[in-house]
Amino acid sequence: MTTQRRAEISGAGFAGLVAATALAQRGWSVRVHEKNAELRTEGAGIVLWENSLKVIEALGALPDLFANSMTPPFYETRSNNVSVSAEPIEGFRWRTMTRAHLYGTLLTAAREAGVEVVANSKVTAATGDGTITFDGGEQAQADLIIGADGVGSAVRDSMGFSFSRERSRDGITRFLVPRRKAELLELEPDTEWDNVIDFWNSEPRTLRVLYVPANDDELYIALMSPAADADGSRVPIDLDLWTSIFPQLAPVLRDAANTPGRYYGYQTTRLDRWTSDRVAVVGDAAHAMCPALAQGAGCAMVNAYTLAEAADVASSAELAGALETWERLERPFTDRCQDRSQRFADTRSMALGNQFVGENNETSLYDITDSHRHDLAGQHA
Ligand code: FAD
Ligand code: 5PR
Repeated sequence: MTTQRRAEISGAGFAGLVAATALAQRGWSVRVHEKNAELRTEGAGIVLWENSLKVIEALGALPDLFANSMTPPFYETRSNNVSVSAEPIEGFRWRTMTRAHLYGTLLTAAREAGVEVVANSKVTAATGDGTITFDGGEQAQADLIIGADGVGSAVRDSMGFSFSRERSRDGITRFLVPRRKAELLELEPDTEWDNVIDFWNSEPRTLRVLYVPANDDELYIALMSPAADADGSRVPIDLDLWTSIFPQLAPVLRDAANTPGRYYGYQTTRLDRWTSDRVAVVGDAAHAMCPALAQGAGCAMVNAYTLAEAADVASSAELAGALETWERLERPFTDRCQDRSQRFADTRSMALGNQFVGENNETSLYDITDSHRHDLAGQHA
């Protein structure tokens, strides 16, 4: 018998929970530390594509996820209220849901796998030999330390992984509101209100409402405006402004006006390295990206899963090398997704519609169950 290996993970977000579950299911003893007192997620709704659905499937949690999520019939795009495309998304699965539902699904899977999730446990540092340090000064030792602690990662910063940060001119405020399908149908009877509808407006100013049904009862809406537009990015939202541009959305905009929210500026971070010795960073800690392709959490979960697999198949002596190999093989796909997402955010060219074509689908089609997936590295770029 070999002794059980141990992982300490900073951050109980989507990346931390996936890495923890995948390791625990392979026999590791795993603790996840969450600095917040409550285990929950910020934000409203989320879109997941085939790449991350395969991860959730591999963890055995897909039935739970599908129990309260949906696949809208079309992904529609409108520019200045003219429909420019309605894409059926063929060839791969996609799913919309609330963030709370995704979070609950992953937390249940983690606990069922025997992961210990510790709330109110703030990590301050990690070192390459496998030492993790907590806010109170206590320390613990592990074979593997994962920094899944988001865009402000303490593990990343304490390890001295340097990075660049690019902020985009746009940002978004996200809400979860009741569907109000009957009221919306009354205002616009010809619209399929089960679709995702990306409403772009460019004249007289850039304002956008991304309309995403999350299940039968809940609607995720994201209101985008340039950070420089004080009224457009105000929270609570300027109801008169938004309803003047999007009158057909008045019933759900009224709810949004009564819901607390926060304006998030888009940003992209690029690190010089993701790993050193027994430490690896993953998710927003390693590769925060613009949400344009809706793949931030998708890449976080894919990389968390492949990190766990790579660590598990390596012996303790080989671990550092295995983590380096993991970064070398997996990172190019994430880098390209970040670049595309930033380009879309910078050009706002999603307003042109017809976006689910060619290289834009590379990330969604990335298949963690395909052992030959790296052979294609670079060919899509
Ligand atoms: P986080 O979700 O940030 O989790 C990190 C966790 O670590 C948090 O719980 C935090 O409290 C904890 N933590 C931080 N510091 C410490 C510490 N020192 N000690 C202990 N714990 C700590 N992605 C998609 O795939 N689809 C979408 O549709 C989508 N839409 C988006 C829309 C917007 C507007 C934005 C901003 C992002 C969107 N994303 C989307 C991206 C997605 O939200 C992130 O990429 C994802 O949440 C990253 O997960 P994570 O686990 O790496 O980090
Ligand atoms: N897609 C999704 C999303 O939430 C956002 C974007 C695209 C699902 C922003 O919230 O383009 O910014 C985007």
